[in-house]
Amino acid sequence: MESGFASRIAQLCREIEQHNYRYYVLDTPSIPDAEYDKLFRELQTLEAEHPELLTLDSPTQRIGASPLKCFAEVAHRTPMLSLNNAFSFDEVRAFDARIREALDLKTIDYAVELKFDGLAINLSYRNGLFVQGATRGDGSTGEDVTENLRTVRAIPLRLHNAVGDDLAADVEVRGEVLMFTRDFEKLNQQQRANGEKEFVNPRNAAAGSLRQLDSRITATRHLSFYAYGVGICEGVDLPGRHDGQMAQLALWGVPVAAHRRVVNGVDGLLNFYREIGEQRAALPYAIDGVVYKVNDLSLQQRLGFVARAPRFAIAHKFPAEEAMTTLLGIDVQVGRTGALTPVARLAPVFVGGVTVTNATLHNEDEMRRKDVRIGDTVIVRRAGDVIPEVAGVVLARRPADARLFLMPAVCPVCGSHVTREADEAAWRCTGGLFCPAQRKQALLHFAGRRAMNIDGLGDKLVDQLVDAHLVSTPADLYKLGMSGITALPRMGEKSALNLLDAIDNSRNTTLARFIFALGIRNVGEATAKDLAGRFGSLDNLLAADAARLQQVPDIGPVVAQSMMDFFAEAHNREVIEQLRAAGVHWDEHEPHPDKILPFTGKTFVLTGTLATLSRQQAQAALEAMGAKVSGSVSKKTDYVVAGSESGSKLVRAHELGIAVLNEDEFLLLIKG
Ligand code: 9MJ
Repeated sequence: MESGFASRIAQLCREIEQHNYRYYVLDTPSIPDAEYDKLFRELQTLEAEHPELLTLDSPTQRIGASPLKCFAEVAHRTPMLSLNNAFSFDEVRAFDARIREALDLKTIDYAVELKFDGLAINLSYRNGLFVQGATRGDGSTGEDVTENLRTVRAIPLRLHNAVGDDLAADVEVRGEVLMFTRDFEKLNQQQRANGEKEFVNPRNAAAGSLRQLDSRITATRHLSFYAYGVGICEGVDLPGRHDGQMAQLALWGVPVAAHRRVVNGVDGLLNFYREIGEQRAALPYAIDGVVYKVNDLSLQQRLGFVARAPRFAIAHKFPAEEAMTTLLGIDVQVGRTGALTPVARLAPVFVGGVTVTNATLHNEDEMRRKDVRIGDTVIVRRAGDVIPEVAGVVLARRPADARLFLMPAVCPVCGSHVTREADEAAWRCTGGLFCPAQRKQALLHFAGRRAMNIDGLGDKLVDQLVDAHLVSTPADLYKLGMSGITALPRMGEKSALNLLDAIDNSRNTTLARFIFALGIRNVGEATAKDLAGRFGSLDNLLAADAARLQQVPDIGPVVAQSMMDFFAEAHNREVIEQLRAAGVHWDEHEPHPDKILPFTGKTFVLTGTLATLSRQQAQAALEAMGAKVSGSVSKKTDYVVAGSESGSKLVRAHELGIAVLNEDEFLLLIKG
């Protein structure tokens, strides 16, 4: 009977991996998701009942394994090379000339392919089985990220020959791990929804996902992979040309991108460059250029290497992501602190992988510096940065009727007058919370996850509440009732109840969150915590003068003045009193003495799970002793406290040589 289970398990593994290949590599799914799930569940059940039959290459092993403490080092058996770059046609011509001269040939055949903007990795297969995956690292030593790579559905767990048998060979496949644009956008949507930091581009997202110590996180990230080379290859003969090798990899089940061919001479190279340049924006993943490689491997060997790059290959890079379009008009947006930002309205243009219709002009000085006028043809840049900007003007295309734009003398939203301080780039609306734009932004900030954490109060709802005159200050939120909310368009009873619940829950908060939520200029989360710790109660804080405020470490004259201005405003004091009257409360404590505490000036980072303390308790203990607790490890970090399942922060700490404390050491430190 046992062998019946074994053969069913083997059959399921094969079948599921074939579906994975069709879905993740060929992009042509062959069965409905529900049927795939059924096969997958059957395999999971059989493996659970017969754990002795579980194999390393089972598709069930693609969901991640227990977290690692750190990545092991892997010495590459042959160096992983990088590529030299060419940025112009002339540099490509020089490359071709060098090669022709070195080989004494009239013309060269080149294999041309895409330059993926991801992370180079090496995959080791022994007798067809995927046994190890490593990052490029410095080219001779990388990190062992096998468990993470196992979760990448496009990476085959087994290589098979033409008749479907395991490949009896020792092969290293080299290529690039990347994230498709659509997966990157989905990931960032999730990060936004969870209040987590967004990734600036697919490359960073892929890097962050691949360098997770917990491969179960990598498994949720939808990474992909394309091969572009072979390292060690023993036990099987490979074709003697690069294009033949790539075709061979594809036959073994390794994903190789379709955009590749063999061309002759420099004209072939430049045509491929132009062609891919035109297709670039429509590709489902980011590329930063194309790669040219001498196709014949014996010629490659004759050419050899310079430093860590092959002489036989070059990457021809595309310029940063920029596009030209027409500037149709300029709007002025008003931010939470009243800053007026000129925003370009553009004829829609595809740049950096998305269609852009708005781009920031930053401020009046920037606009003047670039001499931007309405009607101009402008260059829009969306490189790495997520906010598109107007990078410059194509003066040669300026129409005769191009118009200068003048910043408004009054706030475009509320009509209050605007001012500009001598040392500031921004004009600001003086309307404060009278200005609906500032009011909306202030409410959003107040409700934010790190402030009062009112779940579900997003920008659409804030717009509706303010426009319907139901809410104008944060205190009004606590006066809302069912009838008011359900009268809003598209607002059901259930959503209204959820909102009221979330508002109700937010009443119970901390002094630090409350201070931060007020949205005082220059008072961020860390400052709010410092203030809460130092003053202990809101009344102590309200009573403080500028000199007293500046006794708090890290608070200088600018922050102190912002606070004095805020609290001097009768309206602000009134809102604070209304919030307290509405039942917003927190635990007050004795103010910390001004004397220097044991950890004053020290910055800690907490990572992983502590067995005896929650993250909040550990943080509170540290802050009570004067320490600052930061979310990320940098050169300024003094100590990293690492519990179990610590991830990238621990790695970073080791990289930077920062002192790492385990839980026992940490407890000694705070108790001692
Ligand atoms: C990328 N990044 O797409 C190579 N690469 O070849 C391609 N990188 C490479 N080839 C030898 N397509 C070293 C690196």
